[in-house]
Amino acid sequence: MAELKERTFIAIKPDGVQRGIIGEIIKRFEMKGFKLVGMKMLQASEDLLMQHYIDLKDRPFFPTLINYMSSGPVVAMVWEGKGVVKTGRVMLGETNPAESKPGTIRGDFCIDVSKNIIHGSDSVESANKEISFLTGLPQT
Ligand code: DAT
Ligand code: MG
Repeated sequence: MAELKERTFIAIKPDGVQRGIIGEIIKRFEMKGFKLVGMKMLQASEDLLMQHYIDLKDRPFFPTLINYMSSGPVVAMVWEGKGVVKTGRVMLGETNPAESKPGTIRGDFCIDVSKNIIHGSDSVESANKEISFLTGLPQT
């Protein structure tokens, strides 16, 4: 039964919010059969974002990523259901929208890897860490 309670962290990035795609994204997860168990719109601080993306801190695009993610409010959500981490990633598409198939969120709504409108946890372990984003507090 524990697998039915699997949770993932999904965040609509600032351009997704600004472009008005929040409802469309929520609809896709709801129609798939997942359950929304937490949601918060927040302006993420640079500290919170640096912690969230700590694994990427040495990549050349890191400063641009932090700038972009703090350029406006994000919608942070927790979705629950069987296989939600993996299926959520499939629904998002590839990191680079150019490699994302039509029918995926990134495949349908964006063209640029540095503005790919949505975040989704890549493992149950990351999800458990990332869910603390909703509180606006850096992960421990
Ligand atoms: P994902 O968001 O698909 O899990 P990731 O964790 O590797 O991808 O990277 C986090 C974000 O960083 C990604 O959504 C967009 C940005 N990013 C990744 N690779 C990039 C690149 N080569 N150029 C610019 N931005 C990049
Ligand atoms: Mg990632």
